[in-house]
Amino acid sequence: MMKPCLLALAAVAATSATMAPTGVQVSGWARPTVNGQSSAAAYLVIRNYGPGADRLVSVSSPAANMAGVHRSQISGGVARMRSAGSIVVPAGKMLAMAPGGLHVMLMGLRNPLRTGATLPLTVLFEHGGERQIRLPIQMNAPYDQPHGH
Ligand SMILES: [Cu+2]
Repeated sequence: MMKPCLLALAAVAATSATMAPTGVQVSGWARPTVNGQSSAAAYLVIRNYGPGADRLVSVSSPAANMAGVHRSQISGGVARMRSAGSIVVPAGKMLAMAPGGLHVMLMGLRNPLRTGATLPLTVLFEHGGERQIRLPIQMNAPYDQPHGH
């Protein structure tokens, strides 16, 4: 009975060893929508394990008509958001989007985003190429938010 377990563990260890991160790695999460809401925000965490800087070129999702990266700012006590422009992640650095700052804006959602489901997202990097990911849909970040200083 013990042998199959040990073999399974060995296989898992070998798999993770061969999957040492290189280039850009993307994870993140998306906020659920309430009834009638046709747009939503998602937050990416981009880690760059590559030798050079990489740039986020575009985001898109089969779940939404349009997607783009926005930056929220408070000016004159009013929260506004605008297109974030070029997002560059330097070599060896991490960029964590967070509520109140950088976010992926999904517009024209085809279906509501329900807590517990996942949101498919296609992320294109200048050097790292295209990544297809699925973000968990939940109210709060699944990790401790890094605090901006
Ligand atoms: Cu936005």
